[in-house]
Amino acid sequence: MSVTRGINRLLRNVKKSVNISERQVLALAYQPNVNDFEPNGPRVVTDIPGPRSKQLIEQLDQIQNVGAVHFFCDYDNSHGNYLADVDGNVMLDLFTQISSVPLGYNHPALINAVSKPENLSTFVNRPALGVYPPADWVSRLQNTLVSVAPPGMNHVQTMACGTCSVEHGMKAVFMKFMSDARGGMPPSQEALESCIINKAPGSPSLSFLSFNNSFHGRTMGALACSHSKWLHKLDFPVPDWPIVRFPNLKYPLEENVVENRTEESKILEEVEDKIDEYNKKGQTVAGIIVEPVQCEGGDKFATPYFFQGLRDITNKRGMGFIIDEVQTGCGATGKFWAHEHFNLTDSPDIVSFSKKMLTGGFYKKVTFKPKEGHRIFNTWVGDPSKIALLEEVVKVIREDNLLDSVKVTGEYLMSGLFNMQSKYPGILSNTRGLGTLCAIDFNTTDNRDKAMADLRKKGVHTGACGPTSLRFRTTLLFKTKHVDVFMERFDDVLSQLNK
Ligand code: PSZ
Repeated sequence: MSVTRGINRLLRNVKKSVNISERQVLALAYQPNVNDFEPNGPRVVTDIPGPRSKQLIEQLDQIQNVGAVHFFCDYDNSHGNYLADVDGNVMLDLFTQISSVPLGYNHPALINAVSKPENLSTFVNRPALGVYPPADWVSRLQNTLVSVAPPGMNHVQTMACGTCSVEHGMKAVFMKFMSDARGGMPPSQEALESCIINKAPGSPSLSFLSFNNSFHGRTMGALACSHSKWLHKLDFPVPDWPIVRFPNLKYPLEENVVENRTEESKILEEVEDKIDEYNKKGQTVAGIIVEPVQCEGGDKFATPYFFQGLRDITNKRGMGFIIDEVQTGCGATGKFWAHEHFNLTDSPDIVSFSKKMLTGGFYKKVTFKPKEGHRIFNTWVGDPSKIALLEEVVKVIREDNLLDSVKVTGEYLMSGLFNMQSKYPGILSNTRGLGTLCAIDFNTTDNRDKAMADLRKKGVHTGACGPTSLRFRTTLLFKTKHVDVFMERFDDVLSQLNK
């Protein structure tokens, strides 16, 4: 088929399927290949935020709080790794909507999925999935979430966002813990009645162990396990649950093995002590939740030994073990799931996901499947249209070998960062990462913030984490040529800072 005929057919399908303007359809249709339509580099024509962004921020301020808004975007004109704003600036995007864009902006495969007539009803109707799933739901789950399930995990539950995935994953752990405590017997009548008014035995005094500086979400249970910023926590009556330090390791990990092992062993002992302490005071610890890389807290990496230790402790004590892959899942580390780097001898009990997976949800071992319906539940429990898009994402990851490509780009990015670290030793340290999920530290918060502001002036959009880190959260289509575009500008910015 000729390109024109193909585009015309796509145009007709897109117009038929979704209500968007002719101009938008044309903008979308003339992009046959992701590498053909991406700009060659950033373009900066105004301050960012520019005048149009500022005007829109002012208007939005009349309706909601705009304190977090950086700038308004032009998603019609954003392509691949480049994000356009409403003032005509085009930025290389290293932060990708807080790490949640797997294939870049306006990827043809996703546009194609929206335009397929057989997907029309999936995008138009949003069912209450837990009660009225569509006929293709099982096969869609099999093609997507089941086909990329972490080793040893054969059950999956969809959810809306990362937070509610974590929250429900924690509930699955509490339910299993109490079911075990009852020896698998049904709850007593007293439990059924007391739970309604938040009293024991139906509402038991249990707790969850989490790590200092972690982030798992903002609902009350997930928030009780989040400890990175006061902005998330202030004024909320979250329970006093056990918190342990996350390992503070020396980088590069492979050059500091002995020292790091000592630190991790010490922390594993602290975990055991903390569990004993809370069990003794009657707040029995039902589970542990951990990020494979502590992202919001400053991109802190630990070794497989530490995660294996947590798995062993939880198994030994009959506790649940949740690995929260909301930010790390879907390929950015060069494996589909970051915890696959740990070679755990027994898989986690729950793995939560969202962001690049487009849908939220969690995997669980079958033993964590609730006995009754309606116990892990809400109206939508996810969104089938996101699964239709995920189907394309998974296909592209496989067909384009994106996990291998991430490894190649990641090595190139890390070696560039090590070079910068040697060139500017007074400013930079601690290059670390897996795949393209990398970070580097600045000597001060001010310098980090100044570098990010200066990078934006040069058309590179980046993200911070922790007090002094710059983190890389690129698409899976980030290639060495994009690293070059970034590194040239990073070098410029650092040479100015170094003066
Ligand atoms: O300020 C915020 O609410 C932010 S900034 C970055 C996130 C949230 N990350 C979300 C996140 C995460 O990184 C991990 C490891 N677990 C859970 C969550 C919560 O996901 P969402 O934001 O989808 O509810």
